[in-house]
Amino acid sequence: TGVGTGVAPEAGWDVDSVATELLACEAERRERVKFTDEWPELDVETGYTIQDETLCRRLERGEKLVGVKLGLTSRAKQQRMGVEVPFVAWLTDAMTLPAGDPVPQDRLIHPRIEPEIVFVMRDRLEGPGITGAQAFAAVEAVYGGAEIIDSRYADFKFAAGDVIADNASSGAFVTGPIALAPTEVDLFTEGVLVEVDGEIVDSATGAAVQGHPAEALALAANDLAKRGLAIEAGWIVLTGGMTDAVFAPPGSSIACHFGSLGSIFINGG
Ligand code: OOG
Ligand code: MG
Repeated sequence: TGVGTGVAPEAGWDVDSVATELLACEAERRERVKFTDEWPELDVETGYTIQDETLCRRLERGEKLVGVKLGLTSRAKQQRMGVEVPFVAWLTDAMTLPAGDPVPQDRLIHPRIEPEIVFVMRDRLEGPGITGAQAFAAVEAVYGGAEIIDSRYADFKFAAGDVIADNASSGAFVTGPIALAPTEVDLFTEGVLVEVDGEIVDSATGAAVQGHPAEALALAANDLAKRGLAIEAGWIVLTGGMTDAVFAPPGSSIACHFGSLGSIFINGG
């Protein structure tokens, strides 16, 4: 049991067992305390190794990789979560939610919704050294989006290594009704209003996301390059929550109203 040895039994965590535990928590809708309480050495780099291991297992069970998401690219998100570093995680087809569907409560623990600017890529984007302008030039279409995040950690309490390992709290995402060419929309001023049960609770513009969402896209390409990876043509990229996320319990009704990218309505189910 480790009693008298000075070694907590929990100190046995490694990449493999953390990946197994995170996927089990997701499957069983079970939250847990963050691993860094027991394994302080779980840093950003180790977090990505675990994240990549969970992606392998998702692909082995038949999910398809469809793109990437960014996390904590706005001040609103960084301040709320208490983690200052932006990061990247994986999107699979199992995470796509058709517009009009309710929050899939039956497979989530404590879902929260956040508005995001979404890109669909025309060209492959391989870092390092990608600028925001280069990144934006590789985009095929811009959408409004809503991500339904669902941390496997109690109260969404985590350090950077924990949340990166947990695929950045991935749950589900909805893409909005309007696709615009990058030249057809000013993402600095493109606004969003977040409405919960008929009340506007938050707002932001695209500038909240790294100054411009294309900067977040560049950041993703440059970050993936550290692992020898690139953003592929056809991929979906969620550039990160523009505002703080709102809870989406059963019975709630949430809407994200974008300036020119349309509205997304999500029923709490
Ligand atoms: C981490 C995921 C962050 C975003 O858009 O910033 C994220 C979390 O807030 O639980 O998806
Ligand atoms: Mg997000």
